[in-house]
Amino acid sequence: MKIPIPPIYPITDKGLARTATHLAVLRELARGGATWVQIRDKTTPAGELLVDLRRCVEFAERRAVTLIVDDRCDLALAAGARGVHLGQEDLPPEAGRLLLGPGAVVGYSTHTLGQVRRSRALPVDYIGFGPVFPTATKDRPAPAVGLGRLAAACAASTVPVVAIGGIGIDRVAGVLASGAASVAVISALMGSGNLAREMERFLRATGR
Ligand code: 3NM
Repeated sequence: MKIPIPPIYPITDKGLARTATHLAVLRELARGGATWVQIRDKTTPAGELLVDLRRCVEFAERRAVTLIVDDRCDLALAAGARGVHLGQEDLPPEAGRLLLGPGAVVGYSTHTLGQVRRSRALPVDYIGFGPVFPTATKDRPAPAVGLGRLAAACAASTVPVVAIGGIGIDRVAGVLASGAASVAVISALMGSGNLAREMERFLRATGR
């Protein structure tokens, strides 16, 4: 069964949001209507991040939010998150699945049509594809793919495609019209100054 990903899939960034915790970001996103949230953090020490993640999981369970952890299977497991999102240079999806089990959500980043095709043999619930547009949020991003290649990726994938990279509110409708199931957003939400209100605006822009 295809996993029901909502049309907007926010990803947290404490630095851009100017908050001390992911929990503070998560609360605002949920207030704005987010039902899936990915916690992404490449710098906070693991012990400190685990404390934050456990609080996030507790909040997410109360509010029926699906909480996914970027990259870190160990922290996802220790915190009891619903799943993990893996990049091309993280643990391979088979290992993530083995660690987290059949009931977990495993997402996987792809950047080329070759990677999309190869992902069909992997135990993943959705793939990310991008960056669709140029982005300043990720270190060393792959070249931007554009809407044409996004449409080809959506046609080639057997699991839902989450479009990512440089997607602001004005681009949401075009991205979804290309066949993406969902839009992952970092800077356009985190840098907005009012997370809950901007999340609501993004959801309205999907027309769903
Ligand atoms: N992954 P923004 S692009 C985390 O192409 C990430 O897989 C990408 O941030 C990929 O919405 C990206 O601020 C950054 O552009 C997305």
